[in-house]
Order: sequence, then structure tokens, then C-alpha cells
Amino acid sequence: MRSLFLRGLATPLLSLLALLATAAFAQSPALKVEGAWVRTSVPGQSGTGAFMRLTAAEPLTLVGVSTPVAGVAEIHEMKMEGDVMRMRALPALALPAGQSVDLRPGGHHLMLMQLRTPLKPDTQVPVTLVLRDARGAERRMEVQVPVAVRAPGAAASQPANAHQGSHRH
Ligand SMILES: [Cu+2]
Repeated sequence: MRSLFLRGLATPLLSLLALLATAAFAQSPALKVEGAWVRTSVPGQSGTGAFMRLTAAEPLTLVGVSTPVAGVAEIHEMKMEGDVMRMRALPALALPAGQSVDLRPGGHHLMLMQLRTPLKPDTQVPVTLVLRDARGAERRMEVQVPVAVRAPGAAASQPANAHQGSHRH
């Protein structure tokens, strides 16, 4: 009788363990975010950039970005057109599996516009990344992004506003 009871209990226990394993898998980060920072802004400045390295564990597409500190946030690319560096909004940015995609000054970046408040150094800004997976399902990921004058780890001698001139709308 005792072994029967144990056998009867073992199955639900195993299903529970399987369920827990599935839940843990679902929460495993499909996207690694490294070195995130958003550039400080001064009163009256309408826009700034956010930068980070994104490495997807599975094929993902970045399809949007939002933050409570900006009225509008877009994915931007920068390109030389003749002698002029121009930027434009992209509807989406592919994040191939296992490949790091750098959002950095002078390259792809997240553009925060219609800033509602000056972004002060040593604060944090919540940024929500909207992602689409290979099956077309949408996922959101919130990242706490530190506000800084320059990239974390960058040399202090680097001019802080080197990118700013080309970054105005
Ligand atoms: Cu931009």
C-alpha cells in the first residue's frame, strides 16, 4: 500500500517540478543589456541619447522604446551623407541571436525627445524596450539606465559633449 501511495504522489510532484522549471526558463533573460547609460541634459534641452550593448539569446527585434522622462523615444541610426552626419528614426532594429549590437554615440542609439525634465548625473531613468520574438510575440523589458556625462569607463579626457552638436533636432 505504501509504495502505491508514493507512486501516486510522485506524478503530481514531478509535474510540479516540471512546471517550476518551465517558469524559471520563461524568466531567463532573452536579452542581455550591458553598459547602459543615458546622456545628461541641461534645462531647456529637448533631446538626448541612450546607449547600451544588447545581446539577444534568441533572434529578437527591437521595435520600440519608451520612458516616462520623454514624450517621444525612437530608435535612431546615424549615417554620413556627404560631409554631414545625419540621423533618422528606424522602425525596427534586428538583434540576431548571440551577436552583440552596440547602441553608441555616433552609431545606432535610442533617442529621447520632448524631455519632461533635465536628466541629472547620478540618477536613473527607467527605459522600456519593446521586443518582438521570432514568433511575432511582443515582449517588454524594463532597464534602469544610469544618467551620465559620458560612457561608463570612458576616459575622463574625452570631450563630454563631442556628440551633442550632431545630435540636435
Ligand atoms: Cu538621435
